[in-house]
Amino acid sequence: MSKGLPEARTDTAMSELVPEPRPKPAVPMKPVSINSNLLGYIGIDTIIEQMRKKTMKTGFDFNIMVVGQSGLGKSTLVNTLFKSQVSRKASSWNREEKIPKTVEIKAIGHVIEEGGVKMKLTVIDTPGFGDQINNENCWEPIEKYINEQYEKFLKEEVNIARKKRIPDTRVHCCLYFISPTGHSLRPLDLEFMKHLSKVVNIIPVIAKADTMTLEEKSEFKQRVRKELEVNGIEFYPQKEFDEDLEDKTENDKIRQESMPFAVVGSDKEYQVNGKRVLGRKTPWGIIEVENLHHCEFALLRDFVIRTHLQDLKEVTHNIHYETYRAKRLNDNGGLPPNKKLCASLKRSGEGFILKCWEQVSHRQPFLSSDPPTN
Ligand SMILES: Nc1nc2c(ncn2[C@@H]2O[C@H](COP(=O)(O)OP(=O)(O)OP(=O)(O)O)[C@@H](O)[C@H]2O)c(=O)[nH]1
Ligand SMILES: [Mg+2]
Repeated sequence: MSKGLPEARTDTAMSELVPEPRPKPAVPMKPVSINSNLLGYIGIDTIIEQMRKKTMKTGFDFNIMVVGQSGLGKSTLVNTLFKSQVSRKASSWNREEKIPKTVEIKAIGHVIEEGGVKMKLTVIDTPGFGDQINNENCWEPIEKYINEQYEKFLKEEVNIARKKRIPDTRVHCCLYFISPTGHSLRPLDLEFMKHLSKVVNIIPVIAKADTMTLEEKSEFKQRVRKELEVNGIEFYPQKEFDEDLEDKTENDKIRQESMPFAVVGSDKEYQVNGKRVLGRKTPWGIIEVENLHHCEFALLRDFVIRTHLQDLKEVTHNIHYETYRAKRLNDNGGLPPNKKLCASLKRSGEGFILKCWEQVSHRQPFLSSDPPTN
């Protein structure tokens, strides 16, 4: 060591000569959080404003489907949704006309604008089932429709010149109507939900809740929850997709108390205390559809639109659609569909499975022209 050199200088010189191997950290390095106050304002938080501006410009699609046995009030509820505070618009048919029996799957859409944000809300009305002599596989047309929307999206996605924004017709949420029998679920309900819950977010609702007393309603809700659990039917919000403790606490409350929402539908307006309200007129008074003391329609609407809309879209894209896509790729010799992998991908953005598949298959063209049959 030469005299007169400051100690620090000497150390540097030594280390240049004999590079010391760095000891490996015993645990993987965690990302270090740097308080931006130390560096001055960077502006990371403006991402929220940037995203808001983009969403305002482009708007977004949201698609709800109503499914259930004939005569349970599905079409009426579609009308209620559009006439209630969701869109404040008149629905497609005249209020004097009786709602006709639905005979084909029909999508009804409105663009709703609030605070500068545009939402294209589409409600898909389906014909009732269960009134045939043979109801075997009666979920098939519904499942086919749902898969067709995934297929449309997939085809757009893999186009070489794909659109910057793919129109989204995928069903984000399916309201399954349960008859207000007060007894148990019918085998047909269980079978239907078992099938559909694998391809779409199911939200069970008790139809025509005005036909039950408060005690009957509360008992029936409990019974339905129990039966769904015993039969292993996963409705939305699915336990396995809770992100964190906050999510779990909030969703547990919904799963254990609110589900299935007991709703009443109507497209008729009445004057109550000087205000026009949607309701059903009975000899003992008017049942107000949007009054929380009368039924849970407003709860359901707020759950679907105010608190869980984004999550419904994410679960649709990252779980149901990914499962469909992986299956399609697998049909062509790629990766096997893996629900757990999809779950872990829930919020990790798209494209991962496609990349894996490309590696496995050495970038063969992968989309055959025929969608899966089931
Ligand atoms: N009490 C009561 N009746 C209802 C309710 N919702 C609808 N209804 C009535 O039930 C009948 C059937 O309603 P729809 O909306 O046509 O039923 P749907 O489920 O669409 O029937 P399909 O098209 O045959 O599948 C109509 O007379 C409605 O007025 C409700 O919440 N309570
Ligand atoms: Mg109908």
